[in-house]
Amino acid sequence: MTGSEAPMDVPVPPASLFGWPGCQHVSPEIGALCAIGAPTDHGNVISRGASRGPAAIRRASLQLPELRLDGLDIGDVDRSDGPDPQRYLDRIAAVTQRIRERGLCPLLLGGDHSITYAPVSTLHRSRELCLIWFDAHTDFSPWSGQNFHNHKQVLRRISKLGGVSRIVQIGYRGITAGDERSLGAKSVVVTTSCARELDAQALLALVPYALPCYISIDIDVIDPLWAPGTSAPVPDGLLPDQLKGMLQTLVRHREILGVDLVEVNPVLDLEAATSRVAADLLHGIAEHWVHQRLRRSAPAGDAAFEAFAVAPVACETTRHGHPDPIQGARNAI
Ligand SMILES: [Mn+2]
Repeated sequence: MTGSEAPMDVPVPPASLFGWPGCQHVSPEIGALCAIGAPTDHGNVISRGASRGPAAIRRASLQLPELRLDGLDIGDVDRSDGPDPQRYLDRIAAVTQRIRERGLCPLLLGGDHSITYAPVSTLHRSRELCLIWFDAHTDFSPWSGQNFHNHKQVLRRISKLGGVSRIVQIGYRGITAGDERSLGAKSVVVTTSCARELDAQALLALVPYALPCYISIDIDVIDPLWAPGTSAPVPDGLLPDQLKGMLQTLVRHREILGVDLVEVNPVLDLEAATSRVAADLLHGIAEHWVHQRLRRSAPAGDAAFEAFAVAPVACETTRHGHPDPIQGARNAI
């Protein structure tokens, strides 16, 4: 037992993300965020505990200021029919599909990173999309055919999906054994050192305006000093505020199809610090979600939303003399 986490054999009172209601009590506004837990460990057989992430994030979220806009929390994807990973991913995909059909935006709480295959596997069928992958690792390891749904190779598998037109990986450290550095022609890798220098315009230049986005956040993109409760921590990560700023930029200026936050492992956490960081990142997204709602009602071609649609002229250094992040990203792959 660590920190303020409850002992694992004691039931914890249920909590919902930010105290949001479930769907049985309200008619949600079109475009609202809809949280769903995916408490899995099946993609990480070495260090279990991420299955306790959804509950820990929900508890931590209740300590944050109330949000002006409500979302929903419809609970966890049912696991009662056994441990088969493929069946569970199929169920997550089906729930994601139903959430989208109701005009809501899925917000998945992991769980290990293998769950991300499920929402993207259904979202890519209806629209081409850009996948934004915040992670200390590339998750592009080859697989042997066994344990196919492994969190270390999930991005490689997702990259094969036809509707995934662009992959922007942000936060790779470049110091992890076994991580593939080349993610293919439609991908770009922005290392953490380059990501620290990305301003809003440089970030948006990596993400085509015409493509809706799916955002996947592995909590290990954050420095382990701030987020120690994760199974594969890597030193020298982003500060929580740096990531929060990037997420808010994306929510304000790009269409978001779905979000997940994965790999929070309460068993390894310290005073629930990691759950609190995770909840605060989601709070930052929810705080700016009004921009997604406005986007739905804005006329096509609204100048306010296209302000960042044009990529800036590439330069070799930023005005502060730091290496150009996009060039840095090319160097990393
Ligand atoms: Mn990772």
